[in-house]
Amino acid sequence: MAKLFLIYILGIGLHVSNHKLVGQAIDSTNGGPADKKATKETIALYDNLKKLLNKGFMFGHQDDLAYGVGWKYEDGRSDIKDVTGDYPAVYGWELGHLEIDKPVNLDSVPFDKMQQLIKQGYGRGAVITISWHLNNPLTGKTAWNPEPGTVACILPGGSKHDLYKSWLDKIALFMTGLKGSRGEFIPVIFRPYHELNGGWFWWGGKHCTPDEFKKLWIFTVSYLRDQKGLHHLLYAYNTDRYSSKDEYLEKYPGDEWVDVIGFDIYQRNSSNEEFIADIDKMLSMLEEIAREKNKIPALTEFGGNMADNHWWTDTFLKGIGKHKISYVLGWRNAGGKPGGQFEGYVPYKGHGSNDNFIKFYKLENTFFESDISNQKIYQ
Ligand code: BMA
Repeated sequence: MAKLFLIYILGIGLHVSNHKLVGQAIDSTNGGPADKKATKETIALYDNLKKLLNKGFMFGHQDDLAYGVGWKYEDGRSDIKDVTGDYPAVYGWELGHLEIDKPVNLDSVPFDKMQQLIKQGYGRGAVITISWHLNNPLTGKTAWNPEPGTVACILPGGSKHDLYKSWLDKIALFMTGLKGSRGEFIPVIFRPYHELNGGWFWWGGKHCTPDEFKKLWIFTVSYLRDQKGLHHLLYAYNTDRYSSKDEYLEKYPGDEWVDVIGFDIYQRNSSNEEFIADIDKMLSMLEEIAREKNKIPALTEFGGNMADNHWWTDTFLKGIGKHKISYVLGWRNAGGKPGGQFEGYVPYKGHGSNDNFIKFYKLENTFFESDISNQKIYQ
């Protein structure tokens, strides 16, 4: 018992030993995850995400348990819970700056706190997804520094390849620190290199060739999976807005390297009607691709029109309503920022759209944490 306890304690810290992890070769229906040695909880998650597609979609929120509008790190608090009494079904987290050994991520969330909050959400039966706005490894600047040649330089043989591997080692260490109460690894939908068709990140748009991007993706997955022995990750390939299936698939690395396919969309200046039409069109294409490739479709990030108090049912739902989609992830409620801007994408205490959001919450096909806990998606 004492020995088991010690192993558990060693396992929950951020600085767990980085030994190779042994996966369990269990096959599953639908082809199963891209990782053929995925742990049984990861396979269960994958299968259940597919099954749930027929019933509705899960609602997710970035950084939900860390902070919201007007508060930070209050135990058990969540803007979604403040409004609905229930937590989101999907929790998004972000690892940017882990690669440069900062104790907090680029949005000031401490990594050790993040691990605890991930365990909390998973412990209640919810889904975890993690993005990574990693700095530019060539220039040392941010993810938004699209220096030509960056992707090429981190590929095998490139001048920054070893540096990139050392960054992946840190990602692997963080991931191995994620364990549930029985010592099992917490399955994570890992979503690196998102918005890959946009021009703002160093890995995006024309800053690398499709071939370079595919090589980067394949190297990253095989390094984490085969070298580091991580078998509790599902991988999400994700673009920004897109206008054709060809555009969506231009940098797709192949079915054996991807589990979830998604895109990010922000309404910004478009009208509600335009947004409904856009999201409807993109989801139709995504669904087709998901069907052809046997993948899980998701709206991996979104931001709507928070000034419209009926947006949730009258716009968002109209755009996604008839589609089969696994989950939608509202981006972070950062609230007021030092520069005076406000950032928030889901309702919070006192917000004008709360009544409408509660209507949305009560619909049969919108899943929040209590719905998902009942489904026991890790079994
Ligand atoms: C952006 C904004 C930024 C944030 C970044 C990474 O969309 O929310 O404030 O730093 O994502 O999370």
